[in-house]
Amino acid sequence: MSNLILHHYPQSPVTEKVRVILGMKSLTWDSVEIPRLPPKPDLMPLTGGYRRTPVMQIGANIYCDSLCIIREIDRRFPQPGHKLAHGLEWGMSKWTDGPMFVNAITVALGSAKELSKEFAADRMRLYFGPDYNLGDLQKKVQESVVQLNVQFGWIENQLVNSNLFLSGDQPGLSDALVYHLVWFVRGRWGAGPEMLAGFPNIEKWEQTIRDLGHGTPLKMDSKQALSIAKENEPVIGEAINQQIKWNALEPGCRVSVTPDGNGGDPFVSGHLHSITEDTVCVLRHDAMVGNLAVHFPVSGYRVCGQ
Ligand SMILES: N[C@@H](CCC(=O)N[C@@H](CS)C(=O)NCC(=O)O)C(=O)O
Repeated sequence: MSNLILHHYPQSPVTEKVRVILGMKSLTWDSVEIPRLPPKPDLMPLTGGYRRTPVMQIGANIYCDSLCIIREIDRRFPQPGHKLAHGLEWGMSKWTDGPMFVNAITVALGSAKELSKEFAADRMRLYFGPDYNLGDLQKKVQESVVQLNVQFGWIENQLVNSNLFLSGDQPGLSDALVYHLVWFVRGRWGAGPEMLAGFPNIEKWEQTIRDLGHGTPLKMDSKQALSIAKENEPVIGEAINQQIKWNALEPGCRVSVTPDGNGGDPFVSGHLHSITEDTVCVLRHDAMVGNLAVHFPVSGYRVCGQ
């Protein structure tokens, strides 16, 4: 057992982003497999309603969203002399996790031969909004293929000029941000390998990232993760709103947090503990597992007073 638990499922591309970071840092971690569709009965007590994948748990501290997770992993396990991400790499996620992700998901889901109705309906709503259907998506496949090809071209050219990794001679956040989409396109779109074969630098770099592995995952049962949350109290810093000038919420007030978008994501409610420049922390109590601190990124999330 380690003290870092990742709630995820193997097919999740966003989790692949985190798994390669765990590999870059050679970490040992506990792996709890969660369902691909709600309900997620052993995850909801921990997050209070956040249903996306992945979620990281350390005792009674719960980290939602891959970027919040990666930031915390880097904070807890820094490598001497090497920072995973410098300023603009966080901004790069707005491209890879935004338009590029949408292109990749359009191509993969829109050309999938067999998609269960339930899965397709859930993902359409989550990524494209309540009025979207599979037919709409299929019409966008060709256009997205072209867009994806252009973006792979940018990455290919970046790799010509960089030293082994996307931002230099050490692996970092930008590699994980791009790699998870290359992994997804290769594995989930029939013509993915053919498209990627047109980018030799990407293929060489992809192998280097793949070789870094995922660290050492140890299987954990979801019930054990719940017991761990119950046995622990949240470990949290100062109750503060560092952004009070721009966002007037007082620590202690009741808030709800949800991803900013039209995916119909549920709200997570609790008492605001802190807002730093990049993370918001909400305290909540669950009848089954007790007190929890749930962390979200500030960017891309709506925090509202209740
Ligand atoms: N912004 C989130 C996005 C997470 C996300 O959309 N993950 C997908 C899986 S790859 C998901 O949640 N799908 C629905 C589900 O697992 O219930 C993050 O970076 O973690």
